Amino acid sequence: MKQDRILIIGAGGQIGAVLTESLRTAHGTDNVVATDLRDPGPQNGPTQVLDALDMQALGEAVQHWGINQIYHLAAILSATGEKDPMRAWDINMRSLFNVLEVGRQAGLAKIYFPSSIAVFGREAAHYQTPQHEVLIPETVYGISKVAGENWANYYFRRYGLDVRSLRYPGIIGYQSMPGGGTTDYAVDIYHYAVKKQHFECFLGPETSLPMLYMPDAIRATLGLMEAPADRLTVRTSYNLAGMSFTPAEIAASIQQQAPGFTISYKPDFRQAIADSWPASIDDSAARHDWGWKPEYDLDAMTKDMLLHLEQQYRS
Ligand code: NAD
Ligand code: AKB
Repeated sequence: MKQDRILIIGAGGQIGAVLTESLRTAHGTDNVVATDLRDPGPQNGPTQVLDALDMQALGEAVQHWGINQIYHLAAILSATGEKDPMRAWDINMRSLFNVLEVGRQAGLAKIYFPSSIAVFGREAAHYQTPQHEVLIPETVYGISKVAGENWANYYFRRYGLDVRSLRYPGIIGYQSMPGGGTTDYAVDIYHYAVKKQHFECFLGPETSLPMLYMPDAIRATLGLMEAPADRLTVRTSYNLAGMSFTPAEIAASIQQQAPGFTISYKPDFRQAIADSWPASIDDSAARHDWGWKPEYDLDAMTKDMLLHLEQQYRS
């Protein structure tokens, strides 16, 4: 069987940094090329500075490295996107088109493109939001993900390009910092707790959002990408769920293990974005089609986050 050769775009980001390591473990260090706009610095495996908006450079990289799969993670996230909507639309859409076109022209075996719970808006069911639901997002980020999902589906149906996608909830991990999302508070809060600092939350105490711990997010991504193509019934993007909690609930979970931790609330423009998103997600299609099942709940995640961050801040 031919060895997979993988190109990751956005490898220096919150998810990319962790996914690169996992893909290198699964496929071999030299078979995973980590690319980003920013120089990723010294790494175990091959790297390249690459702008996903440059289609020619992307095509050349695919040829040069003998690539047969792309994981396209580069995007402008929800909160940053609202500061300059046209820029966010341009980056998110043009980079995706480049990946899809290069993928089609080069005959790539598989492409991964993450979507988000940001595809949903207030018209969608707020609790246990179903897989096939009305999609009227209120952020440019969400609009770009809805459009991206439909283009992924189009390239699959029209050209047979095997594009796969997950609607990630907010992703929480200790290995990397998030970059401009509405769910970022749920990473920041652990850093404040470990540094024994007071945390001021930019969302109100009762704002429930779907979230997922990084090891589960990575397992889901690899699980989807390894699933037999004929098992997949969703070619836009699969709903994915792990846990749901409010800022008050994550603070209480931290306080169980770090009793002195304090929090206050000062909602900003991100509150309106969070209010437009679901509180929980129905991911039964992912569970049925390719056996998805999360492992971490809130308290298990808190224990693991605090443990690893304490080690990081000590060293
Ligand atoms: P991030 O912002 O941390 O990382 C994105 C990376 O893309 C950055 O390293 C950035 O330098 C790079 N990038 C930006 N423009 C680029 C370009 N033109 N060419 C090459 N690289 C470029 O994002 P993340 O949190 O790691 O998210 C990765 C993907 O997952 C995104 O598509 C995002 O929409 C999706 N997602 C993330 C979350 C989450 O909670 N982190 C949730 C839902 C969906
Ligand atoms: C964001 O908050 O923008 C992301 C996401 C849920 O897509 N974390």
